[in-house]
Amino acid sequence: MSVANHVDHAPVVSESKGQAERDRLRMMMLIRRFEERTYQEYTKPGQKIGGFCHLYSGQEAVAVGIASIFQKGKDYLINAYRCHGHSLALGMDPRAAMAELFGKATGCSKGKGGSMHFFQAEVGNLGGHGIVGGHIPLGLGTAFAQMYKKTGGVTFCLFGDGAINQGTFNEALNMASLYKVPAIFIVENNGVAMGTQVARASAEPELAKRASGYHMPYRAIDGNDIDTVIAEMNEAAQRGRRGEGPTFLVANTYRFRGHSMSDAMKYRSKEEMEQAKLRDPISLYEIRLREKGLLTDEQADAMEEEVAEVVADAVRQADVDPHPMLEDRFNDVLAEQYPLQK
Ligand SMILES: Cc1ncc(C[n+]2csc(CCOP(=O)(O)OP(=O)(O)O)c2C)c(N)n1
Ligand SMILES: [Mg+2]
Repeated sequence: MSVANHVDHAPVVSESKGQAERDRLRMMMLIRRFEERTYQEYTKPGQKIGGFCHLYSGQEAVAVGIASIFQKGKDYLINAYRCHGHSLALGMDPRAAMAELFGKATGCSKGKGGSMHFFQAEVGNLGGHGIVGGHIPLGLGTAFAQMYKKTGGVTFCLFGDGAINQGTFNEALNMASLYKVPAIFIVENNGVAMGTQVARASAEPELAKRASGYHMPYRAIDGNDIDTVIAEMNEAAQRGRRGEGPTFLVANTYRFRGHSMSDAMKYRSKEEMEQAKLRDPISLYEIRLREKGLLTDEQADAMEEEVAEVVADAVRQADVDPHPMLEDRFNDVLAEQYPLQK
């Protein structure tokens, strides 16, 4: 990512100052590189990735912002099918992620889940769900368990703007508020459900207001600004941890790729996409860190190179890893074989 010459007199950058910020930037870069490489691997001749595949490019600030405050082993994150970014942000090994896309036994779901079903139960990453809105009641359930068992954990339940028109959304939010469960319901509003624009699907186009009937705090936030995401998620998580109930946040963002791999994006104009690129969450954060004196050109270039190599290594490894064994086809498909945190 080159943001050349926007600071004429770059401040001196100390080694450790800003390390946390640079780690966040690196993670956003890693996710972007992972997704773009996935696109290449999916579309090239001799394609080795199959099945549905939904890329997260453009929305990285939401996942990395949440991961910045997520308490591993205590909190839960449950998600729809656009789940590569969140999984990497929560610390999934890129090899395990790429191997899953290649359908290999070394994948995070042992090669049986694919793109839509990335899981890492031991850190609280509960996937990866393909039915639009289907996992929202599950997020209500895990938050209820956290409250009931007094774990102090919260559930980050993420879904798209299309999912809030499902009955499950409305049923789950009502019950979540009634029981005051520690959930944060997060819409990643990329403006479209496949190709259907929000205004054509939601009678109330200001999506945050959709929670007003459920007596919980709600807010629309800039989902491309990672600092905003962190601040808002933190406030919502604190509410949950204090036993004050759920929060509804609409993170406004944009996806740079099509809905899935077969989408030519005819519903988008060139102008719209050019405008969106100006608000690329990675460029925005890079600029901010340079202005604060927390990032040099050399550091940014080194990070780009390093994440490219991490992803290239993941692809090389996935390519040679073994496929699942036929005799394992019925193993690991039952929940009791993956006990959640006590
Ligand atoms: C119940 C159900 N209906 C329809 C589909 C087909 N479908 C898959 S993704 C999608 C669009 C969802 O859009 P949104 O919730 O905005 O998420 P995004 O893809 O933008 O991240 C649809 C209709 C599905 N998977 N499940
Ligand atoms: Mg959407």
